Amino acid sequence: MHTIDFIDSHTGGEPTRVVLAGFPDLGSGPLAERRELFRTRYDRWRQAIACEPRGSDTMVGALLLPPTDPSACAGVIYFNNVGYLGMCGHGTIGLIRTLHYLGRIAPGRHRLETPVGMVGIELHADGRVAIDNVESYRHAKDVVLDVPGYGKVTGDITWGGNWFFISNDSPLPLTLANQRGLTQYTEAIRLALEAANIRGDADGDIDHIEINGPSPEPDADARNFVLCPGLAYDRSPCGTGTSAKIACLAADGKLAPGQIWRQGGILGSVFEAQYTPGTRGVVPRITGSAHITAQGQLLIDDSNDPLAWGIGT
Ligand code: PYC
Repeated sequence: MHTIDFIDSHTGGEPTRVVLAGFPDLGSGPLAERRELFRTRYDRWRQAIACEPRGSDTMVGALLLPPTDPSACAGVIYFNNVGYLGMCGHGTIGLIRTLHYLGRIAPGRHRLETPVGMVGIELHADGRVAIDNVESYRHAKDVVLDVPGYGKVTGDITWGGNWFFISNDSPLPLTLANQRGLTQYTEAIRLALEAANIRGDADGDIDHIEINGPSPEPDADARNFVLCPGLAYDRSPCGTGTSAKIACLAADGKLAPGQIWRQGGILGSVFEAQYTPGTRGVVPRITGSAHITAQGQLLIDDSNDPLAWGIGT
């Protein structure tokens, strides 16, 4: 029997499962290398933790690790029902809330090591978490796709710690009631990108699709719907997606440095975003809050449970 200690939280409705103990040793190399080891040797652990019956399509796992850089409070590898993420905004807010809940960090400034670089953190006394994300930039503007069943769709290809296709074109209003239709639409966009072999820098897989539209709530500047790599939609406004969005707004001269952008998600939860100019794009600061929902131990009984390692796709 394997046992894994975890804490669950949600950030604007999107779950994060922080893995505290019980995971195989990945050594002490750079996080990108440890992520590769995780992927190649221990992928069934990802499935056991993130997928059904212990997890779900929406679950993002956060494997807590010692950092290589002692100035960081922790290292982390994010994963989900189908694979691995570079960075994860809602997951970082959940992880920092969890470290605070455990008494491991106090309000103030911290650093967090991820496979795509170091991110800055400010934990506010009221529990809100601000992330100074990795530099985000637009790679291509006004890319026109022919999306079967939907026609021409125009959008930008942008890095925010993951690769995004961001469009304002939507066949449906961005409401929770339309989530099935929006999921089908964004999945069709993803397939059209693949069919046209459109990729990000360094052959990056554009595995997040973000649709933006007007916000029905007066407290947000826009609302989004974000399709995640495993075809679940992000319940939160998506931290890396919001970073990618403000990189586009900045490139279009529509958002000034330091100006606040309030990004709503499909449930109406809001992340506050702003940026400082970077060398290639912008350095986004994303602020939000998370809530602890569970603490416990996952049990993997591979001596007699045929689904001990989870239900993968
Ligand atoms: O908040 O960056 C994010 C995120 C990525 C995938 C799900 N959430």
